[in-house]
Amino acid sequence: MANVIVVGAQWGDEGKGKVVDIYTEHAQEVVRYQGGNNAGHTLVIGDEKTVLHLIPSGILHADKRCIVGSGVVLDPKVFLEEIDGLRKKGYLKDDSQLMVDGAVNLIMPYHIKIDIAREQKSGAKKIGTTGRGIGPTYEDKVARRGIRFADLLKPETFKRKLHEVLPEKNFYLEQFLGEEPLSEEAILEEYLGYAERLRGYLGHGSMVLGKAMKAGHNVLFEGAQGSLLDVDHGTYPFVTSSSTIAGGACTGAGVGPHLIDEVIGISKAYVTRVGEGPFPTELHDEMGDQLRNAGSEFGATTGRPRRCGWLDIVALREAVRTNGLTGIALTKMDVLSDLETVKVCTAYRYKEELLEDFPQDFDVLKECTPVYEEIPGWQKDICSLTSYEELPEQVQDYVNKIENWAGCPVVLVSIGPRRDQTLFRR
Ligand code: 2SA
Ligand code: MG
Repeated sequence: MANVIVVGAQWGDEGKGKVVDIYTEHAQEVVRYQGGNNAGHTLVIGDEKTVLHLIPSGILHADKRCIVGSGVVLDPKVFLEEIDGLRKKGYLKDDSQLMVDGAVNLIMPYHIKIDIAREQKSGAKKIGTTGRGIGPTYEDKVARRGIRFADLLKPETFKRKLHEVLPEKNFYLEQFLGEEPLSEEAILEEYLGYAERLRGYLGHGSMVLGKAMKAGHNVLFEGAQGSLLDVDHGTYPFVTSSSTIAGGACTGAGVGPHLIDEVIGISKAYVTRVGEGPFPTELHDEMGDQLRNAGSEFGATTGRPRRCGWLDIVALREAVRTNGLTGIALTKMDVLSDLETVKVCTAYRYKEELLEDFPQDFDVLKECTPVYEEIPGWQKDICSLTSYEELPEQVQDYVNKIENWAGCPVVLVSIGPRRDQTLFRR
């Protein structure tokens, strides 16, 4: 195993935290390269559960170096809280284990305020964001008025940049959103207060990774959210504001694509989505409730109940292509264990047409209805099995069908949150 990107192959919450943790074993560096604290990666080690929003999952292993790449947006308050939480649990004993790229854009109080106020005001058109200021921060980054991690550590630069940008933000908050303006002094005091604690984490992520890879280290790139939430290739406008597909790892970490050896896409054995936007296989009946309850489908970041539906092969094929997946990790198979029959969507019906490819046109997608294949259920508890071969025949058939339909090998099947509840196929 060499340099691996792990991405969500659906709309997020596929169980990336656990799979990243498994692949971390072979890596010396673990990198987050996009998103921010809109992510929630749950890791269960022994009986202890840790949810990480911003810091790479590798932090739970003392011998792994963790890098927050330039493609990430960082809320310094949340970052410091996460550090404190980790230290309390006995992790991150050595600060040099964690590095933040100087080019990381900061989530500022006005970004959060704008995100929340816009959502409140947009009624039926709302995106269902996590309210963490993610979108407005990326807007400013691309508009070249962002304030970066390295700026925060130079008080004069930080002051100057804030002074330049805040009047425009306050104008927007007051005039367009009817919100109270923010005080420059209060932001300065708050953020410069964080600066001293953050200084030790500053680094040049791309440089460090380049040297590490040259020296033969293996790097794990930890994706957040999912491919269908990608700002270019997802279900726009119901997407997040970053490049969630595998290509985002190269831009967001600053490494060349030829250095990547494997791209693993995580897919649940069914589908969930939080927030608004099209979801062809969504179940609005008791079956949906059953999946939500059996799979504990509530957001790790916001606690929101997730929308649930059957596995969508049309959407999965889209993820196989946009990411160039070399393997699929199929998670939460155990959640389906009680069912008499399991359904899988293998095509969409749109008016008189049968579509096998995921439509790019939002107006088409929202009119698509799923065409299902029914698979016999197994109705056996599979949580404590220890090898893939022990899985009931029906599960193995289901897995074989998925990989044939998706056109990508399934490399592992996860049967519970714990690390040892993972059945490998190769
Ligand atoms: P945002 O806040 O601007 O990124 O929201 C835009 C859309 O992206 C969706 N989104 C997510 N969907 C699933 N999981 C996410 N992370 C958390 C988690 C979710 C939570 O990992 O558990 O706890 O609620 C995530 N982050 C963003 C979001 O729902 C919008 O549809
Ligand atoms: Mg999550």
